[in-house]
Amino acid sequence: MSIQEIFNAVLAFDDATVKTKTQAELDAGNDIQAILNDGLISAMDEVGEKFSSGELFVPEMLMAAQAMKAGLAILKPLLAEGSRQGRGTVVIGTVKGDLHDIGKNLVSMMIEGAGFDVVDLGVDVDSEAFVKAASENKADVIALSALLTTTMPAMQTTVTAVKEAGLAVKTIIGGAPVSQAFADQIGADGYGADAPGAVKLVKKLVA
Ligand code: B12
Repeated sequence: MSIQEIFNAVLAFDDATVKTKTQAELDAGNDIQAILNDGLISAMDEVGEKFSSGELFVPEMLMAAQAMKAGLAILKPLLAEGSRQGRGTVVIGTVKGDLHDIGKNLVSMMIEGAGFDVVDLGVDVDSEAFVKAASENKADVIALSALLTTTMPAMQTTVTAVKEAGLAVKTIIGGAPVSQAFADQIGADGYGADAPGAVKLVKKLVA
């Protein structure tokens, strides 16, 4: 029943309760994966559904992501390498010249919440840094964010650099000015309109 309380607390954007209930579940000897999957991740799935159906908006999604992160922070040290979900690794960043990171952070949190390992390179990331990080971390997906029309060409540069490096990694793009048509134009493997869309895309590409 308490795992349900973690789920409910994420949906209530109640960081403090998420923390105490997550700790209480651990202290009671409950399975970490069950707390993660049935409490935290399934709550974020629910938030994603509600966002897609227009019941929740970006501020609520950020608050839920924050609450989820509060629980995740408690579980993280205990998730030993071997017992990770191992769903795959995503390298994410905002492209060169662009400093907007609110949407990118949300996408990053949601992908992490869905059980993937995320390597977040931050903002103003050039194509070489994306290629290097993807190679070093054996990434499955590179996720690029841009909020400015002037930085959209940096997505093209990065997608091209990844292809030229010959890495077996998919590239996805998102951010207010980009579209599926732009993704097709630059040869990216996918476009997501929002954070739940990014999660769906990553799950599809890594499946
Ligand atoms: C906040 C903001 C800023 C903040 C950024 C703070 C920060 N830490 O991010 C500050 C003040 C720094 C800023 C600066 C600038 N900004 Co500004 N900014 C915004 C604003 C108001 C909100 C952006 C935001 O956070 N949205 C909320 C998040 C949650 O949404 P999101 O980013 O779109 O992300 C969602 C999706 O796009 C998607 N997504 C995002 N990334 C990815 C990645 C993948 C892989 C996937 C699948 C999905 C995905 O999922 C997210 C969650 O659902 C927008 C206006 C707007 N409505 O977009 C202008 C806006 C983007 N900014 C703009 C401009 C012009 C600038 C400046 C050039 C202003 C200036 N003259 O200095 C500078 C540029 C600085 C730089 N080099 O980057 C313009 C861009 C115009 C254009 N078409 O190019 C906008 C559109 C404002 C406007 N209407 O003119 N800005």
